[in-house]
Amino acid sequence: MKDLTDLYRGYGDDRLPPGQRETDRFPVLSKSGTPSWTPEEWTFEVWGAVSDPLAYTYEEFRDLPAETHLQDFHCVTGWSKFDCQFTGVPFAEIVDRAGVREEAEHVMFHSLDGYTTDLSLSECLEDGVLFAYDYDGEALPGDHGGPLRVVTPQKYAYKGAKWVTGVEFLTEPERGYWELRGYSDSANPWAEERYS
Ligand SMILES: Nc1nc2c(c(=O)[nH]1)N[C@H]1C(S)=C(S)[C@@H](COP(=O)(O)O)O[C@H]1N2
Ligand SMILES: [Mo]
Repeated sequence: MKDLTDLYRGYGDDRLPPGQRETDRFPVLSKSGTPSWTPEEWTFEVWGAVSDPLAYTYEEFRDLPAETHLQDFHCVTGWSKFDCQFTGVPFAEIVDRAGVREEAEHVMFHSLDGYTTDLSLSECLEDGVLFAYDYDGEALPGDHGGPLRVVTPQKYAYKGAKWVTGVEFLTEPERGYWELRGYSDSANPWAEERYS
C-alpha cells in the first residue's frame, strides 16, 4: 500500500486544508443521483490525442496493473475525509497504453450521468490520481461512483469523476461541468481555489 496522506506537504503546512472540517463519514455528493449501471454493461474508452484509442471491459480493466493508496478526500463544500483506501489503475498507466500524443495537453473525464471534469495532463500524472474500483478492499459502492471513479487527492473532489466511462485527451484546455458553472478550474484545496 502506498501512503499518500503526506501529499499535503507539497501544498501547505496542514493536512486539513483551510476552511475544511474533518468527518469520519463518507458523504455522497452527486449532481443528479446514482445512475444504475452494472459492470457487465460497462466499457471504458480512451480517445482524442492518442495513437491507440482504447476500450476495456470491466474484467479487462481489473486485470491492468493496479495500486492501493491511502489518501485524503476533500470536498469543496467543506468536508474532508482522511485515510481513504482506494485501489485502481494509475492515470499514467492509461497514458502509456494509449500512446498519448505529444500535442495532448489537457484531459476531459466523461461519466454516465453526463458529468464531466477537466484537468491538465501534467496534473493527471501527479501521484495519487487513480481510476479506482475498490474502496477499503471492497468493490466501490455505486453511490461513490462504482464500478469506477477517478480520485484526485491533490484537488477538490469534484475533479474526480464518478461512474467514469472514458477519458478524452485534448490539445487545448476545455472546462467540465462544475468548471463551467463557477467552480475553480485549478481546485487546489490548500490555496482554497473553490470558485473562479
Ligand atoms: N459523475 C459524477 N462524478 C462526480 C460528481 C457527480 O455529480 N457526477 N460529483 C463530484 C463532486 S462535487 C464530489 S464532492 C465528489 C463526491 O464523491 P462522493 O459522492 O463519493 O463523496 O464526486 C465528484 N464526482
Ligand atoms: Mo463536491
